[in-house]
Amino acid sequence: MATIIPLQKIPDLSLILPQQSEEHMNYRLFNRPGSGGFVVEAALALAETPFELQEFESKPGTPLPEDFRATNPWGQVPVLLLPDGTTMTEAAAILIHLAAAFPDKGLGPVPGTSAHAKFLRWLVFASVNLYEAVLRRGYPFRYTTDPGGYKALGAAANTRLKDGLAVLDTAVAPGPFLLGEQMSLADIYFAMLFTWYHGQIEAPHLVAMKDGVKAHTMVGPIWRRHFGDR
Ligand SMILES: N[C@@H](CCC(=O)N[C@@H](CS)C(=O)NCC(=O)O)C(=O)O
Repeated sequence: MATIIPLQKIPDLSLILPQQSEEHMNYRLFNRPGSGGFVVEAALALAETPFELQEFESKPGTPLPEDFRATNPWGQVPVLLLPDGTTMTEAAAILIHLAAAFPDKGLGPVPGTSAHAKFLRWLVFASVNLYEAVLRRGYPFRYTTDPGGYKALGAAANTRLKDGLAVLDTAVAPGPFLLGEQMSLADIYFAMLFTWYHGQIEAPHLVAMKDGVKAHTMVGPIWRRHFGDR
């Protein structure tokens, strides 16, 4: 369903990066393999909607091309352009939007219900605490002006990520997914953050949840394209 256009093959990004007001037929997702757009790609696939996928092929921990800031002034992926040209950033916000935009696809609970409150709580918790810790670990030079502090800052960020995952593990219990038997977009997001953790952790509910995400017939192949066997 996705049309993949590798961005590094295009010398001048301004030739293909659309203006904010431009109208699009399909969703258009900007990402880098192994990055946060994985979960948006999975969500679009589950929504069974056509989309274009434009991928940067740079390494995690390195900034994206400067001219990409014309699309996202914060310079990060994922970016999702909606069919009417609206720009969305922030993976958790994109997931909440897609779940609401495709209510018949079972991507998340019905807004206003207690299940939806739980879905929102833990998506935002993961975004502000876990994803942000991954960034502190990967880009420590943005968080201290002391180059001698990068290693310690990265180590503390990894510990913070571990602590956040432990809290998330209790939220997912008894599982197998956050909301029980039915997988939602939140689980795919948590599985991605969990796989980004480096080190030992006792998190049996997250392990079971991640196994469920990887075993999903539609999400599994997308997972393997981004993360291999991890
Ligand atoms: N707050 C953003 C964070 C997105 C983010 O950190 N993306 C990383 C890739 S996983 C990125 O674009 N890194 C390049 C950079 O920060 O310069 C979100 O939740 O979507």
